[in-house]
Amino acid sequence: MLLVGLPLVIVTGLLDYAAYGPRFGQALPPDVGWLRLPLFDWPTRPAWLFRVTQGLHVALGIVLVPVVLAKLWSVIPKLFDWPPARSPAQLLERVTLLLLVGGILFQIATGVLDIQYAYLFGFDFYTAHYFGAWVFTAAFVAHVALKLPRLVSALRSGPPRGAPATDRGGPGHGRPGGPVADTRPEPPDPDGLVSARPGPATVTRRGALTLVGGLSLLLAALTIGQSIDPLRRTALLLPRGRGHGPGPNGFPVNRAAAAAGVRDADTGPDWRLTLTAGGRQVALDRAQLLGMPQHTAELPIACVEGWSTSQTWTGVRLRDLAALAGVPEPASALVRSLEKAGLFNRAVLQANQVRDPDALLALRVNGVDLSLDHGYPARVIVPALPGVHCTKWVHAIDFRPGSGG
Ligand SMILES: Nc1nc2c(c(=O)[nH]1)N[C@H]1C(S)=C(S)[C@@H](COP(=O)(O)O)O[C@H]1N2
Ligand SMILES: [Mo]
Repeated sequence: MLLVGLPLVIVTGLLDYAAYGPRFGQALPPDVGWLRLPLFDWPTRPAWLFRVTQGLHVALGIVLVPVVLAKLWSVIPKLFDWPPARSPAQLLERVTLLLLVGGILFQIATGVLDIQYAYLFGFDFYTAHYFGAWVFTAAFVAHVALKLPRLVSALRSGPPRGAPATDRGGPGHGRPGGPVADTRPEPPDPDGLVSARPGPATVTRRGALTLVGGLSLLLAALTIGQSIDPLRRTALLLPRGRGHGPGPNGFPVNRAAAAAGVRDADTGPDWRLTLTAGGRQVALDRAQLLGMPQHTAELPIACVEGWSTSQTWTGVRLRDLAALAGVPEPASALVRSLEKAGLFNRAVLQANQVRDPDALLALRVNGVDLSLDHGYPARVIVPALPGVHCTKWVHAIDFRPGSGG
């Protein structure tokens, strides 16, 4: 499970980073030195792409926690082996184990705290989680490479030899003492993982596997609602991903207007959307925007911190606004919010994210005006765009022409 699951967590995590648009310096951390990922334009199709990558990363990361802990528990005697190394090769292996075990525990701890918005640590989450991921990934690759021969032979040899019949549900049930007393340690193995002086069994192998699998299923059941609208209230592990009351605007809010310091006065009749392109400048009020051709699309908001939801948005196409500003085919666009401080008060969109026919400056959602908390008077919503770049309370968009002019 870990051999399949952890690479999925790693790859989806790196994709989440790529989706932030590192070449605009807006991925977090912005500067990663020589650990830069290959740069590519994050696609806008399929529209649910980011919903799936971030959802898998967070959900799988949570569901694998019991498996990781069980795995560590099963090798505990080896973790504290003494003397620590008998040969240079073994020393090297143990260093990779230290990075592997330390790495996974660090990634789990920082990830789980982040999705709870519990920043108890004194460092930047994004930086720590990004570099921690590389430490863990390097150690994971080394560990799999070192253990591959053992892994293949163990998988080939079938169930552990010498395991009592009770463990496989055979005859032996009903013997005095029951299946736990009948559970025997495995015979000594070449890696010395089996204890030399094992204590009596406290649980059968089947019981241990059921416990781990059951815990994983329980975590899955308490997590899945963060991404599935009708199950939202079951997402007990992700308080921020749960619904926010009834009504057409009753879906999760990442940052409420009050928290962002956006006041009613800023969003009232004096609000204007300012479009700029080169020297040109166009200002529009909300009535003028509502007078332009309106487009409706069902699109997800997917927050990298775990939750996602799909809603029906109505507004003006970004490409129509770009044309109005005089740059029908912009190379990028800088969107700015009324929000003054905060990491997410601005976002740069790629060319494809402006030109997509469903890329909107939304004015309404589910048939009614946006609520203030969801970005009234206007917000960005673009297919497959990370939630963090769906800027709320937009007040200015600067369209940058391509190199071609
Ligand atoms: N101005 C501004 N826009 C913002 C944010 C913010 O903090 N400030 N948060 C972003 C994040 S991280 C997410 S996931 C989405 C959530 O949108 P919602 O609150 O309407 O659900 O808004 C995005 N837009
Ligand atoms: Mo988010």
